Amino acid sequence: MTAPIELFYWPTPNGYKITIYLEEAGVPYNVNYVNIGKGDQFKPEFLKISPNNRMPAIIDPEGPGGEPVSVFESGAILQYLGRKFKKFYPETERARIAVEEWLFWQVGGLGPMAGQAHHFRNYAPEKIAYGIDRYTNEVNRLYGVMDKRLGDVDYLGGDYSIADMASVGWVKSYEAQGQNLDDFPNLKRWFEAVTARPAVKAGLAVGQEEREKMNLASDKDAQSVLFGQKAR
Ligand SMILES: N[C@@H](CCC(=O)N[C@@H](CS)C(=O)NCC(=O)O)C(=O)O
Repeated sequence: MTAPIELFYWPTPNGYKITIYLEEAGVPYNVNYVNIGKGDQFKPEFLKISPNNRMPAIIDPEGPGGEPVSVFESGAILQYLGRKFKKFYPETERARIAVEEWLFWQVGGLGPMAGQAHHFRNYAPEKIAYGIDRYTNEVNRLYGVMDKRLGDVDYLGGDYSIADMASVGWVKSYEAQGQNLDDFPNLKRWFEAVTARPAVKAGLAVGQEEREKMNLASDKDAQSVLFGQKAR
């Protein structure tokens, strides 16, 4: 029997990627909450496995050679799990290239830009028009790129894969990013298809009761933990 994956998690778009994978692949896992509004990401034991003080991270007690391994960075975790469980990460080179293109596109583009759009639109103490416009427009451009791709294929990598799991949690909060899915019909079709999957619903539901305890827009303590971080 597979030993459960220890998942270090908070219910945010980067966290959802991993709960969605584990639910889709039917892999047992234990959730270890990393309350990022309270500063759990700076605890020394967490920094040992995730030196960038960001979740998600995992420990697989049965890593390579049967020895435990930890992995941080959501994209690296998805690739690791995809390789290990041989699901949602194709093995043929052409198919794998397509999945990796869209996985890295999300990790390096959609995620950071949507994160900045959220920040300037919803959390910045002053409404700075330049920042709001810059990131809202860039997310709009990226949604257009996805829409075009999804006019040619059903899923970002071709077949349903870790690339879709990486993006769906970000598209879920399209309104907070100033976007309208009706402007992107192929993306809307994809979003509805992906979020209708039972495992995606289950992955997105993990920790919602924890999330409801924190309203980042009004929680000044959480804001002071999360915003304005410098080297320690
Ligand atoms: N590139 C990282 C980004 C992870 C990330 O930004 N996680 C956020 C929550 S969505 C976090 O842990 N924030 C804690 C902090 O800002 O201190 C990944 O893809 O895993």
